[in-house]
Amino acid sequence: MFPASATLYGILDLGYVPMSGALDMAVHLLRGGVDVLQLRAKAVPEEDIVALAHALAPACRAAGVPFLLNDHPHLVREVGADGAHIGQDDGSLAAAREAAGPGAIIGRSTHSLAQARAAFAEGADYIGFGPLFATPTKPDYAPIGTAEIAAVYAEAPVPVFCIGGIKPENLAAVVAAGARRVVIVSGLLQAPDVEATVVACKRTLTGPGDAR
Ligand code: 3NM
Repeated sequence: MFPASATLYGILDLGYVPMSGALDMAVHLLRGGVDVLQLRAKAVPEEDIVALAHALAPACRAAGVPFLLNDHPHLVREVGADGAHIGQDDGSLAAAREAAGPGAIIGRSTHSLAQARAAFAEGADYIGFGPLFATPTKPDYAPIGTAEIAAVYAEAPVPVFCIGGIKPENLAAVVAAGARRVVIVSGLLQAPDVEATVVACKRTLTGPGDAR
């Protein structure tokens, strides 16, 4: 199921990475040590998502990292992914689970404590919680700040990943506000040295005792 020790969730967002460089970028993220990898390809034709996902799934499997699709739970089995991530407007979790098949990981984006509670109640395997800060990766969403992080973690029966505007530079402050797990998108994909940035972020999340 979902790895309980996961702290850093990477998203291969084709808004930042060209299709031609996507597999290479995934390899850098995996070598650095992301604990989960999602393919996010908004407005990309389904056949292109399928082709790329077929290449990403074995790379993630070799690294022992769950590979999730943003949306498209019906493609999970076809491409050999481990699950899917759905948003607030993507229907019920039960329908996504049904489409993805037995044993698939299904996560949900949440943008408030109330939405987080609803996602816990419907049985999400993990949630995203954000955007903490304004972010060009998801520009139409109002930032929710860090005030409710502690509350959401206190209630959470499943892993909670804070997301949205988190960068290597502000990660320590996000951790100080109570976050234990995060998603970082542009802050990793646009880093001059992706692998080293992943390593550094994981160290911030897990403390100096962890070699990675
Ligand atoms: N979902 P960056 S925020 C994909 O709040 C996504 O649900 C969010 O990208 C949410 O790390 C977000 O570049 C974008 O800010 C995160």
